[in-house]
Order: sequence, then C-alpha cells, then structure tokens
Amino acid sequence: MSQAQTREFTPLSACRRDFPALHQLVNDHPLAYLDNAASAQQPELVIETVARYQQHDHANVHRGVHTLSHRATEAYEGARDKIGSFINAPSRDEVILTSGTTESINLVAQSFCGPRLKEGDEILISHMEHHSNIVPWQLVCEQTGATLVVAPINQDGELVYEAFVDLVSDKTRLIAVAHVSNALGTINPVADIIALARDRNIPVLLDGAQCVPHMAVDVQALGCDFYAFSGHKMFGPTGTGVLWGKQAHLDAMPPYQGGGEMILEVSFDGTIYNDLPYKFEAGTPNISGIVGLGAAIDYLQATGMARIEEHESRLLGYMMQKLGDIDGVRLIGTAANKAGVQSFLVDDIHPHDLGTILDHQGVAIRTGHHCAMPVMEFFGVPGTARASLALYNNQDDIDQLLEAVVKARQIFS
Ligand code: 7TS
Repeated sequence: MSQAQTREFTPLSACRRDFPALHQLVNDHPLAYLDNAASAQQPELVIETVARYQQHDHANVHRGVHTLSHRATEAYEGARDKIGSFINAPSRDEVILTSGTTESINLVAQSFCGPRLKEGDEILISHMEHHSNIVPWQLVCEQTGATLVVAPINQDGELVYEAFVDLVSDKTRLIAVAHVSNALGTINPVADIIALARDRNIPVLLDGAQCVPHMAVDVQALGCDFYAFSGHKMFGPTGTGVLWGKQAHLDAMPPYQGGGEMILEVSFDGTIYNDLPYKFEAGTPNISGIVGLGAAIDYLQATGMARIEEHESRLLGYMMQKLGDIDGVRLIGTAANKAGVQSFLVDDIHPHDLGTILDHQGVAIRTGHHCAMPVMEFFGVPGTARASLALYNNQDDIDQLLEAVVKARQIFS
C-alpha cells in the first residue's frame, strides 16, 4: 500500500504532519502559512518522490533505450495519466504538460487564437482576472487587431452576470475567465457561462489555478474547451503546470514552440509534427517536477477533494467572520460563493507594513496587488493583505492571524 493510500481515513487535521515546512518557528513564532494562493507547501510524499527520482531514475524522457530513460519516461508519462484522471480528461493525449498556468494560457492565446483572430473579433474576460489571464490576450489582440472586452464585477467582487451576458456577441471568439479569483476568492458561475457559450458556439477557457487545489474539477462535467492550472499551487513542484484542451481544438492548433520532442521528422524541406500531446511539448521538460506533481495528485486523491473543500469552506467562514469583527478591518471580496481566499485592509495601514508586522509574528500572508491590478483599481486601493488557505491550515493558523492583526492595530494606533 502506498504512503498516500494509508492516509485515506485519517482526519484532515492530521495532514499537517505531512508537510515538513509547516513545522518551524518563524521569528520565534510557530509558522502560520496563509500564502497558499501564491504557492503551497509540499508534502513529504512529493519531496521524497522527487528525491527518489533524482537519486535513482533520472534520464531524459522518450529517447533512450537504456533502463533509466525507460524509468524516467514511465514516471513522467505515469504522472500525465494521473493528471488526466484527476480532472477526468477523456484522453491522456489532451493533457499538455507546461511550466504553469501562465504558459498554458499563452499557449492557447498564441496557438489557438493567433491564427483565428482578425480585426473586429473579440475575446471576453472579466475584471477580476490575474494578469496571466489578461496580458496573453492583450498580446494576441495587438497582433491580430482583435479587441479585449472586459465584463464588470460588483462591490462584493462577483461577476455582474447580466452585464457579462450582454457582452457576449457574434464577435466573441473566446471567453476566458478564472474558475476562482486569486485576489477575491470568488467562484465564478462557470456552469452558466459555459452553457451560454455553448449555445453560441464560443469556446471557453477556464483559469483553474486557484480551483484545482481546493475542489474536485471534472473537465467533462464542466464542458469547457480549455482548462489551465499550476502544479505549485496544488502541492507539487514549481515550474509545472497543465493545459487540458479538447482534442479537436488541440489537433487543429499549430505547435506553440519548435524544437526536439515535438517532431516526428525533420528535414530542410519541412517538418512533420509529433502527435498530441507531444506536439506542444518542445524540448526537455521539467521531468522531476512533473513526477512530483503526480505524487501531489496521489496525495490530493488520498485526502479526498470533497473533504478538502468542506474543511476549507468551514475555515474560510470562520476567518471571514472573525476578521470582519475586528474594528478597522475592511474585507475585500465578499462574494456569496467563495473559495479559501480573503483580501482585507486594516485601518489605513499600508498592506506591506501590515504584512511585515504579521511576519514578525510568524504569519505568512501576501500583500500587494496579487497580479490583479484591475481588481485593486476597481476597489480604489493600491493593494490588499491576503490570507489564503490550503488543506493543512487549521483554526490555530486563523487565530494567530487574528491576534497578529489586532497587535498591528495597537502598534499603529
Ligand atoms: N491565474 C491565477 C488565477 C493565479 O492565481 C495565478 C498565480 C496564475 C494564473 C499564474 O500562475 P503561475 O503558476 O503560472 O504563476 N497567482 C498568484 C497569486 O495569487 N500570488 O502569487 C501568484
């Protein structure tokens, strides 16, 4: 039985033991790690899997006849299978391994939209997107003369759905929205968006970076066309990510980059591209990282996505209520349907100053614009403090955050 399987019936709170980085003092305080939306910690299972791979199995993939190359290929392709089944992809060939959400979205912008867009066409996004789901579209719009259209949000940080519907037109060539917002935690009404788009034959890309670590994702049930996410936010190594896309789209798209791996035959008269998924994986990939991502998926599956979602939802409710009860705290992002992210401001303390004082008390949060400058502009603030949850957080972490915020207010008063 694998290490991951033995955990199946342990309570979620026991997961904390599996993450070595959580068990340290930071500035003489126990670490309360609440910066998971930026990057999550890795469980022992991932760290050990990567170390074992490096110690025993490393070689380049898909090209050697020797034993280590076979082992590396098996581990790498095995991870692709795990990823595919984790998101219920109909085929492993639709699982493109990338360096992260950013690369996944750029791939779609350049390879799917680039050849199709012309002047007058539109790409529809929302006002709450991460820069990774804004700038790639701006680039391809500049290249093609297409227009980027932005659907508004309201004061709770929710998509204004009626306005969104009104912005969908016969010029819309793609809809690209976050499944969950990184700055606000809002869960977007993706089922409605996809149903609307399907009626009009408009492809939909979901930026799932902030969703996949927190709730079960089934790309077939969603019915989207592309789904992008990052390994390091779901307890895997940095520099890993995934683009899932419908095979018909991926087959029709030209390669994104040229090089080794993505070819079947090269001559100076022309090149025959490799089949999916390799057509989009030029060069030596992040083999150890992807192997680690496979282990992260084992870990998530053994823990159970439904349990993770339930646990984080309870913690988020507690965090929102208790933070909101502190005098001088303004919560930013109060949507009815949210995942474990809370942005906030405390009096007129600059978020960076607040973050520094919290760090002195062992509390790790992110401060700033969270790569979502349009969200900050909408709320009229330069940035926020943001606490973001993962499966290993508990009430003690939140209580430590609350105490640290109260202390920060005392220091600044
Ligand atoms: N999309 C969303 C919704 C994100 O939250 C992020 C990263 C990205 C895309 C880009 O992911 P990457 O792995 O390719 O960099 N979000 C954050 C954050 O909220 N704080 O630091 C990174």
